[in-house]
Amino acid sequence: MRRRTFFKLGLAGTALSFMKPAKAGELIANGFSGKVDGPIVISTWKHGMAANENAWKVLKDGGKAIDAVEKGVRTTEDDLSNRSVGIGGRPDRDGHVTLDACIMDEKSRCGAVAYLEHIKHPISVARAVMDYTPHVMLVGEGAKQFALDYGFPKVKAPLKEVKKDWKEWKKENKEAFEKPEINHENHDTIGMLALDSDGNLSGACTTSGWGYKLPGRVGDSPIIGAGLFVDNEVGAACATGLGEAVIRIAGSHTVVELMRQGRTPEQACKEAVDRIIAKHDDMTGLQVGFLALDRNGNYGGYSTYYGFNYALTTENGAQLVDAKFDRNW
Ligand code: SD4
Repeated sequence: MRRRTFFKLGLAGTALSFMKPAKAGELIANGFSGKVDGPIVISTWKHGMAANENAWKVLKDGGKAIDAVEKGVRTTEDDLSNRSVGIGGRPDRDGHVTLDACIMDEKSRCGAVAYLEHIKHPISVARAVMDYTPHVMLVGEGAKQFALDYGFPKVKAPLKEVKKDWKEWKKENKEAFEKPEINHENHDTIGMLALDSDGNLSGACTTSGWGYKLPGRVGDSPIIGAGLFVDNEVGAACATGLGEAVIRIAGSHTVVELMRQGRTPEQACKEAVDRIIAKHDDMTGLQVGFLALDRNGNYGGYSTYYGFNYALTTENGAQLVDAKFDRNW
């Protein structure tokens, strides 16, 4: 599906999936951001709706944010029709599906995996790195071996239909073997942030990354401070889009630090987007979206280009929210 088509469908979906606003007046007044009391979970893109639903099952019973975000994004990893999260994701240039993920809790404990192959739930491996090792990040073969040792089953990838697409892409993109292009259709990473009823924040991020990337490429999603950052004293942020641009400004950390300095979540996301724009001479097709949630339940998002949306779930219901953006395509 082409990017524009996707965005159109995404917008149509917005109207349909709008159930009960968190606080009706507030959302309409603020347009794209707001504040809720009590637990809240937000996550990137439309697939965040299903992911939030599972995260909410944990939050609504007084469960911990860290368990909610892990459970939530596993939903997207489970969805084999998703081409940029989990084992159903697009492979790298050479046909390997390599997965990136990270997780962070209210105590600033964190875990990450990158370039992980043949494991269905990278987010849970990242959690195991956090819970059971003195390290923060494991990559490649080491990460896979760790996962197998901890009982995660080995699964096959790429899927048959993904392999077929890759073979076609290979035929049509011989030049990509010299210089890979940005895959404009690949924007489905899930980043999720949650605030639980104890007032604690956590976040998770998981992706198969840039479709047909160079072998060995790792994006922002498993990098604490880039794809995700949580500071329980302030707030949490996550990113989606072109990871290289996010890494250049330590994106999610930047958003949290801006909130520390008093910006609202939406203002902080916008300022991080402005910084990306200032540092790129060529913004063609460079989509990045940030999502932020502060410790008081204020939330917001902002993207470089039109089309970024996020799922919001509170005790008042669930909805898909269109983020503000800097420019149209
Ligand atoms: C990456 N940030 O690997 C990820 C891709 C993504 O929406 O978020 N797409 O660069």
